Amino acid sequence: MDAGIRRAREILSEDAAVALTGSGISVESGVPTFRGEEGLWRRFRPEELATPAAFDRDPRLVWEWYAWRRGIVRECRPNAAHRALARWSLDSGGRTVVSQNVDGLHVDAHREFADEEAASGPDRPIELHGSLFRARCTACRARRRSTEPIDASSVETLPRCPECGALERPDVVWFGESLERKALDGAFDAAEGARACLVVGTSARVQPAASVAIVASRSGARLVEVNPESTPLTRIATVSLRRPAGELVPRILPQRRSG
Ligand code: BV8
Ligand code: ZN
Repeated sequence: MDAGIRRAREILSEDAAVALTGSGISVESGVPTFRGEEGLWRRFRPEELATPAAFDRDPRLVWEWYAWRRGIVRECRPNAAHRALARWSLDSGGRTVVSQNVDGLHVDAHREFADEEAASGPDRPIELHGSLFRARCTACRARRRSTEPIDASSVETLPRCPECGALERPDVVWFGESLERKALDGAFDAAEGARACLVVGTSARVQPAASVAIVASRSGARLVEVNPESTPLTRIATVSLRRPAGELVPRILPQRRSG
């Protein structure tokens, strides 16, 4: 393991680098993964909930699921892996954190080490699939930060747009929906220019997110994977470490920033 850690540290000292994270990085913060034993999907069928058709069919049920998840995540804090990644990416202008997660924990971690600008400016983490704590209007597409508890007891009590009064939806990307152009371009630009790519806590099944690591590898980046299980990316990783993120990520990221 130690030789793997040393090799990973050497690779991740590159200034031009991209990190791709999935729900596994938030497990040690208490956020359930999608496909694990206690995973979110186990209790609910994805095609029942995280799709536009599900929302059109039953917006109350979909909002009930997101309200439940928001309640769980609201109590969660960034763990040592989120914080080490924030310091690592803020230490060098050429490092980008790209996440599939909608829990907002990477942005929270960035806020701990930098001012609001860094948490929301060009160095902010890219949230490919949106955020549990934003809502978007289904009519005029107005977006807002939305952290209030949701009353999903009836369609009438669901969140309404403050601009036009139409029904709001969670501002996340559902299966079958395109990702935001700006987020996609930012992620793949970072991947194409990367000399190193760290992949943490993702089963690498969801596209196009998983391709961020593949494009980085094809562009010459050496890949470091941190995941207790192997994944489809393991075979292209230079180093694949079978340990939890919270324990390992702080040990493999060179840190210049104190905190
Ligand atoms: C699109 C937001 C098309 C919602 C999510 C190409 C090939 C194949 C399929 C497709 C393709 N193109 C499109 C598709 C279909 C689909 C897709 O990929 N399906 C999969 C399931 C096969 N993709 C889409 O629909 C995407 N849209 O491409 O649009 C299009 C094009 C043009 C015009 C119109 C349309 C949109 C996908 C986005 C879906 N939204 N989330 C919400 O959260 O409610 S995805 C969801 O899954 C989350 O974001 C999650 O992060 C993500 C991926 O899952 P993981 O993060 O990997 O989580 P998982 O549980 O699977 O794995 C956890 C891992 O952690 C495990 O490996 C485990 O071992 C590890 N772990 C556990 N503990 C730890 C740990 N690791 C480290 N430390 C620990 N302690
Ligand atoms: Zn509106």
